[in-house]
Amino acid sequence: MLHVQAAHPQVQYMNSAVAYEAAGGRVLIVSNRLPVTVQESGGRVEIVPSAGGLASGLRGYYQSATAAWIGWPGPMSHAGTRLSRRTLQAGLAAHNLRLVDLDQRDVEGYYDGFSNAVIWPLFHYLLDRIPLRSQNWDAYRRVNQRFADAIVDEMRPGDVVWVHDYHLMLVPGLVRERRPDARIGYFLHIPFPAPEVFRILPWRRELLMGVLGADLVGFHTPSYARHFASAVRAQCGLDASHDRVRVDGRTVRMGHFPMGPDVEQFERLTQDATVREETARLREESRGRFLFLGVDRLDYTKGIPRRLVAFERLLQRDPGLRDKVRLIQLAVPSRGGMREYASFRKEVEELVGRINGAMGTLESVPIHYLHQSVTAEQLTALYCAADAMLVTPLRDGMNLVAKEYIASRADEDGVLLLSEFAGAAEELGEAVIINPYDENGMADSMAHAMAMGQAERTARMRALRRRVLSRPVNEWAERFLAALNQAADSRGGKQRLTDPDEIEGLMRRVTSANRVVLVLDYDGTLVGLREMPELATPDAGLLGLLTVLSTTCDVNLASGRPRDVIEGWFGNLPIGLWAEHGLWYRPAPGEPWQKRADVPTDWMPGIRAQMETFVARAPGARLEEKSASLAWHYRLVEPALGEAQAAALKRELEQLVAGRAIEVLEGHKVIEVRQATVDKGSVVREIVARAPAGALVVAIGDDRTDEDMFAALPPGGVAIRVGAGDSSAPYRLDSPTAVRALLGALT
Ligand code: ADQ
Repeated sequence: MLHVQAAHPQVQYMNSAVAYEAAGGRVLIVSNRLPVTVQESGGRVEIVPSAGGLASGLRGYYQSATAAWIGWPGPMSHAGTRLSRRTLQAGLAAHNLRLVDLDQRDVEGYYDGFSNAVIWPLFHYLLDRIPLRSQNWDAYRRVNQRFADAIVDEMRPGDVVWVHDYHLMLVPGLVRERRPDARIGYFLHIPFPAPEVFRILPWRRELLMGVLGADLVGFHTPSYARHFASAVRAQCGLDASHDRVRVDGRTVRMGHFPMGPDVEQFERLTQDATVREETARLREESRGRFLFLGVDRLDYTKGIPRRLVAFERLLQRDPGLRDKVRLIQLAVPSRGGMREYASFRKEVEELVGRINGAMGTLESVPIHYLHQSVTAEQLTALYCAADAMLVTPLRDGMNLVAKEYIASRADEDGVLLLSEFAGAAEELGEAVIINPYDENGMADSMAHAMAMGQAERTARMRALRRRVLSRPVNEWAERFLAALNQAADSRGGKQRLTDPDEIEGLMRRVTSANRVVLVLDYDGTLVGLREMPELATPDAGLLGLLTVLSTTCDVNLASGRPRDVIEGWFGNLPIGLWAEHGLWYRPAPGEPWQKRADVPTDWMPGIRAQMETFVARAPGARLEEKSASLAWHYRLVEPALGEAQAAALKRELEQLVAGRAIEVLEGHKVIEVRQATVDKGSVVREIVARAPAGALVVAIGDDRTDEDMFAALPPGGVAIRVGAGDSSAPYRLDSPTAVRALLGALT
């Protein structure tokens, strides 16, 4: 029989959910774990709401008619009980919960093996915890696909999908593949590491591209968002700014949304009679001793052993404190099935035993250690009774325990010792900030907390409370969903590749024209972009293709490269050559190059000097000098440095040329300065003027400067853009290979 335990009281913050309902959609929350556990006791099966920040923070949403939660109910799902899948599903559905099944193999591979054994330690900078061998990437991918399928099955038009955490990094991309117009948000609850650490992961690019399937990517702190943007630049080669990046023609937004505690719940509990009694009992039991408190999941990121050693140091320094202080350390059982966690538990428990053995007196035992979960009432009582709270993780995405402690201290008392490596430290500057790797410093801070006067304790706690109470968890969810809505509205349409039917139609137009005139860009259009421009030489296949084409069409090659390079590569071909964006023109083999405009070059020395200083500043950058333009290339510069230097150079160049007819252009990893009178638009205009009546002009290009060609086409002309990015061209191909295939069909 399925018995459903009374759910928590309905929470009253559903503004966003209501707003989405008005728009015809629901919020689909997706996380590895559902916010409940399924328990079996005495033949009855209970679906019990779980505690914890995310579960309580989003309870208001998923219990409303305008939302549902998709995930795994944990190891006690139907596989561990005698429930049939249908019964379990029906029970969960009554609470707007949708089941994703994980079997033992999935738990070992995707959950324990990859999410918790690889991503978790790496993102917390604990590299030596990563197993030597990890063969679980396939399992991670497979289960992410299963989540994506479950979402697509559940989705109705207008729904918003909100994916949570590191277990499901591929899900946004997998959903986007099947539902290009979906509104998708992604929030990471753990730190996003510095790009130097992130790049260790062999699957770094796949994970980033998966996350970038979302419209909005959220983090707890600005520094995680910055790290993510840098990783996207470095690993995906995309031009990400601090808060947005264009991917596949869509704009993806990035931002920080610091999560808060369930303020309402803790404020209510501090008024609760049983909590007050329990607080008084705890204080009495401490018999005037100063009470330190630690509350953590038993996880190696939380810094428990170092905290215990620092506490021991405090007692070693002043043995008189042995009867005057006490530490209650609550360790919530976590990931007990993993060997790493089982041996960590042993390590902590041995340490507690050793310190208690050495530092205990006949009167008291200094550390009171509990390896168990407690009720919300007991937890609040502990927060209220503790003179000082020790939150000392080695790294932590946010750490809600620190904020819950503050939310519980209506008496404006109590000292918070907070690790500088917890996300919460970026908001809670009035706490006593500690370095968890510095045991002596931590012992000093503990002594400082004990000696702190009432006035200082109150001043600090009052300031902390002002901040924490103003940002409760429901406000976090509202802010994220509102930003997601906005991001999806301004995402921009997907730039679809031209489909085979349209290509066929285009081919019919081209083959029925009495004359075809082609204007082709070179780099990025006929050949792929290379790390160094001199590596992008034309291959024999391309030379052959252009030669054959020239027997039936008028072929023009319009490039930004200098004329000697173009002459060297294509001088023998019977095609029109245009170099330096059209400043130079060579009509046919053997004929001389003509300069099409007399452009001043007196500006070049000043610009050259400026570019040279930026070559020196950015290792890998280089200067390219042409007859009437200068280009600063940074394809080989470390990406974050390259972007920063390119932006700075562009600003300075724009000041230098202000008021003159000289333009500063940004291309693929290049900043170029040239006289504004000649561009590829003028090339197309001249070609059109000379073309026979009724000729069809086809222009193909991949860069900003090629947009000038498209704009100059006569009515009926054909513009084809290669690759991603904004473009006025109605046709789009994805690569030089596709361009060559099209040209091949024309022969
Ligand atoms: P966690 O690593 O689980 O969360 P934390 O933010 O501290 O860390 O949240 C723990 C939650 O468990 C708190 O809500 C706390 O009240 C509860 N809890 C702790 N001990 C308990 C006990 N003995 N009994 C019952 N409940 C207990 C991850 C990231 C964090 C991030 C959160 C939210 O690692 O950095 O803050 O997600 O995004």
